Amino acid sequence: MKIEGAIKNYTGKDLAKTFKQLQPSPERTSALITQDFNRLMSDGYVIIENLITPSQCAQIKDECMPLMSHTGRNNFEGEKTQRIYNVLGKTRCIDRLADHPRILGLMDLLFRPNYLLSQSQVINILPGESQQAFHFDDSFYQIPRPRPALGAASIWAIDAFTEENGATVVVPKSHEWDGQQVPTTEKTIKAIMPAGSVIFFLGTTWHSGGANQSNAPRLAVTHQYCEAFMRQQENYLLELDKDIVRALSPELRSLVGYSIYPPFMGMVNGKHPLRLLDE
Ligand SMILES: O=C(O)CCC(=O)C(=O)O
Repeated sequence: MKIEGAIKNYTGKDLAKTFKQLQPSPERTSALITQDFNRLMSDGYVIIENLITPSQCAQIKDECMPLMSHTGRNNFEGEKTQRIYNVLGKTRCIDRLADHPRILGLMDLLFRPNYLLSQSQVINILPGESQQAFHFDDSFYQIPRPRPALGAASIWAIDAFTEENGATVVVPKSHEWDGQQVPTTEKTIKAIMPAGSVIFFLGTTWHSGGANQSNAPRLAVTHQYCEAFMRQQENYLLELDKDIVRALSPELRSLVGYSIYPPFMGMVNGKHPLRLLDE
């Protein structure tokens, strides 16, 4: 059958027969999520405080600090900033932040019927780091603005984000900007929040890592997501071998790429990619 015809005639029934879609947990549909979503769409970001406990933050810090090495290769990565890449290939300690129901609930509202993880990083901004250049995360999808976001990002405060230590700097409502507008300092806010909190923003929202003028590092975890029909920044299918993928939650497996965008984007040999894990 020609692809064009297959799409036109697609009912979803053929896939449903052979593969069950993941059913979102009730925690992903609460009134709180609707409230967060309304704020996200109005301001371009939402801060949710105290979503994980101090002991979860301590555990993430203990596991991540030994994985940290050199500082950034340029101003954007930050010459006084350490980053861990391929985090899912190295530790399981930030998995529950990637598939946290309050975040996936927002993603369910933003990008139905499916979405992917685009990249994950641990970011440690050291004392003396200057402010990163302003940017928006889905800018590499070179489609003119204004436009709907094609991605979204969480930045989790593992250390409290303060006025001085490099709290993420965000430009409220900049998700609505056209391609001509650029940030100026007066229009920004700092995402000051207790450890265990998260800022979630659209891929079109202008932001930057803050300057760290304190005498202690600022540790954060970021997960970026994208529409399931866009290319992920991180190539999880090459980074993660099948045993690692088997160790992930069903939600994370789907997020890294063991899922499809209907009717068949992401297929392997004409079948759902999860079938590979049975082999
Ligand atoms: O660390 C932060 O607060 C933001 C970092 C960021 O936006 C980036 O590295 O692209």
